[in-house]
Amino acid sequence: MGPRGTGGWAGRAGAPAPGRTCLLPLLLCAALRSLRASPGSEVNLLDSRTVMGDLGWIAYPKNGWEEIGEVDENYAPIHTYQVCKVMEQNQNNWLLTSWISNEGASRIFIELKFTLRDCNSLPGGLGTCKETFNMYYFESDDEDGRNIKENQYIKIDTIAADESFTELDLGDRVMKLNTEVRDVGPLTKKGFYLAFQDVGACIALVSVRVYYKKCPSVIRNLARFPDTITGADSSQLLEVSGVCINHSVTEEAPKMHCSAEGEWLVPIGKCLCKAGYEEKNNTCQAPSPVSTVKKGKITKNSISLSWQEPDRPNGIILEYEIKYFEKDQETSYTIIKSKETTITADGLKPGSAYVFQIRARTAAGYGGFSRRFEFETSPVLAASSDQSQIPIIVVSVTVGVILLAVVIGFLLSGRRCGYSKAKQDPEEEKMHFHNGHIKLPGVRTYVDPHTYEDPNQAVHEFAKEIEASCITIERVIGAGEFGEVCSGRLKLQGKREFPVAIKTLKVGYTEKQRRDFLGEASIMGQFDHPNIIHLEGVVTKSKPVMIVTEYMENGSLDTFLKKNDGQFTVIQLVGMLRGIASGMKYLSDMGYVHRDLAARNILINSNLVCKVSDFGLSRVLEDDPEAAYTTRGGKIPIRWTAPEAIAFRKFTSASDVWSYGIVMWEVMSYGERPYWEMTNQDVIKAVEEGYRLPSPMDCPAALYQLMLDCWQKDRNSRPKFDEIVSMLDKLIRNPSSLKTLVNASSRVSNLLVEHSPVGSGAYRSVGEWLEAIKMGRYTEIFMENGYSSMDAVAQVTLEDLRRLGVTLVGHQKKIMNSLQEMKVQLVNGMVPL
Ligand code: ACK
Repeated sequence: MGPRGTGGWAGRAGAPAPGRTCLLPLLLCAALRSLRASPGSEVNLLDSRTVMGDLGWIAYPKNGWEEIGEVDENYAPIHTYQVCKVMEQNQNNWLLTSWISNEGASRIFIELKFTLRDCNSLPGGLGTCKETFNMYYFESDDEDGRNIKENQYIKIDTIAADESFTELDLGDRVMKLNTEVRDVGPLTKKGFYLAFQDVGACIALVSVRVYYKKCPSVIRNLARFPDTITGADSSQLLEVSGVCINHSVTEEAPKMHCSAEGEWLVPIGKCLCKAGYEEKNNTCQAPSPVSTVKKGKITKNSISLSWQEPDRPNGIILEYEIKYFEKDQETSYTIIKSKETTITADGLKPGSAYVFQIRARTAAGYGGFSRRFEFETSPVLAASSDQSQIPIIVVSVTVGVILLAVVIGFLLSGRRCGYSKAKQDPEEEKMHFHNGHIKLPGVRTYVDPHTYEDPNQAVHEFAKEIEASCITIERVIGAGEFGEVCSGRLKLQGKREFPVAIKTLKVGYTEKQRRDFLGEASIMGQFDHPNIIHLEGVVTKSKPVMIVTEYMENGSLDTFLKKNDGQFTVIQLVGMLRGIASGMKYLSDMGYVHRDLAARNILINSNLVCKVSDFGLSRVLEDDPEAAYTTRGGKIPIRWTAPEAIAFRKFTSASDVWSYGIVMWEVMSYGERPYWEMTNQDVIKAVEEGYRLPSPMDCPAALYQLMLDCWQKDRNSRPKFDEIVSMLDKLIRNPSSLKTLVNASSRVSNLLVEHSPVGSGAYRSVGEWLEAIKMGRYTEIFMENGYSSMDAVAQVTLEDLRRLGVTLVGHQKKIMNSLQEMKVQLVNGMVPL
């Protein structure tokens, strides 16, 4: 019990008295109440505020720490321990907790809330008064460890108060509550004890919360990731494999990384709903199989069938697959695909039994096959009579099918909000299904829409037609080459409404503009990858003509990074780069060369997933404001383009890799403009002469090396996209490999000196310097606090920055690194400060 005269907690000792309200200052009670809920990714092992009965802690010696029984206004106990032996020499008061199980966690966190008396405010010469206490732990597999000696405890830290309080504060009933968090790990036993050692301070330990962090179970990309306890090391990222949810299968092994902070980072891979299952709210539900199949016209060589849509289509049926084979000859079967609910299987043997099975396909894939239906062709008849039937049968079947198609088409377009069926060239359908033999799924390759004589046909081959009435435009978010870009919502039949981006074609377009505009959809529609912007469909049957894609909440990557300068961890940035590389690997595997890969053409969503976009047909020539005419007349985004593509238009996946290196540089420098304000001509010249961009600030050496590899003059020496993906995966799995940064002096040696903002000569003012490193927002604060010349600025320390209110670590680093760099340059005699 602290001496009353010194301003201890007089009048608050003793057992909790029923009916008493919280006797701690009001402010403290309110603060405690608001602190009861713990964040989702933290799991409490102990929270002294929620223990209803005795805590079972032991004080030694007995007259040291003492528990003061308090209850809050709901009569819940507040276990507060206090000690205040500031007048007595040689204090050594221990408070030992009971045994705490770590529940398998190997790193635990301890959050202490306490108040501490300011020694200066105590009367008399208080040479003995302390303003700190010590926290210890001792690991033990069971409760037997309780009797171990104090000197076997391992010290965690000395705890000091950010705010100590005085007599005055007590008078005002204001309690300055301190919160300190420490972590301990790796733990190797099943549990531990904590101990608090007082050596002569006036402390009230108001609460102790012990917890570990976990990445909570989530479903991402249709894979379930389990509750994962974070790693033992504070910088460790645990790679966790996801398990595909029911009715889904692995497309690329789903993985995520659980950070020490309990956040899921860098999702990789995904699962897809199985054939016939549709993705809805992170689950896959199946469309039912076709149940009713009826035979139509039967000849000696053909069988016509019709069927009804499945009872539960679970989405828009895009087509049916009809599998058939001669009875008992199942190994040799034929597949026909039809957008209608009728087909005629021809080329059959007369008088033979055939088995048919039908399944429907929605956007999510194929449903299950129907049961087997068996029908028999007609036996051979006399040649004359049979021959005479053919023209009649052909005419009637054709007319019937056409009529049925017209009626169905009419009903679909008029009544439903959904994709209308693309018209197929009958010849092509016949060719496509020639003999109907199963088409083995091979490596898909990109089809250039230019190879289509009629570009409209290409659009409808690869893009679904959407009814304009299904789209609600909400607001304009930007301007594209062909018209406005809007955000809005798409509501398709049988699906939940979801946000989309809508590119529109402005009125008064020429036929060429329309073709070029829709060309992008013809290209985008061929891709299906988590890091490629997904095409929902097109509106071509009404005006305005529109391209509808998935909505990316954070817009273009370059703008997003500029807006959030210095705010991401290296792992988050590498996660973005990994996504872009994975999308580019997919494109290069498909034989598609992007030609305009740049951060402005990457979109980023709310999960920080990056997707490659901008697939315009003549985009490189027309659309990109960065594209400039070369001497050969082509229009090329010079700063992003490989030398061989600029010089002789050799655009390949290897030139895309060069651009990818520039994107890496943009990302690591938070949207800095490559080569700053150098002219395009100077860029071409410098690159030809072997100069390369310097490393961005704080860039891990491994990443800068990868950039340099992408900028190899010999395009065959550049890494391939699959190698880039593997390399980034390796870095993500082993984050300590990202800790080695390119140091300031080696950065200087790589500088395109005249053009680097840091190397561009002496800054005329503090404002100019801060602007150059994009920290202009702090100019006023610097000036107001006496840092008005570059000489004064050169003396700034990290502590000064904190004092000035530069609290973001990224910003602190940026400023300190720039200063450091200027000093290095000064030493080298390069830049006079
Ligand atoms: O940086 P932003 O907000 O992101 O501004 C541009 C603008 O439209 C013109 O291209 C934004 N944008 C383009 N496509 C999408 C999309 N799918 N989702 C969200 N924003 C988009 C882009």
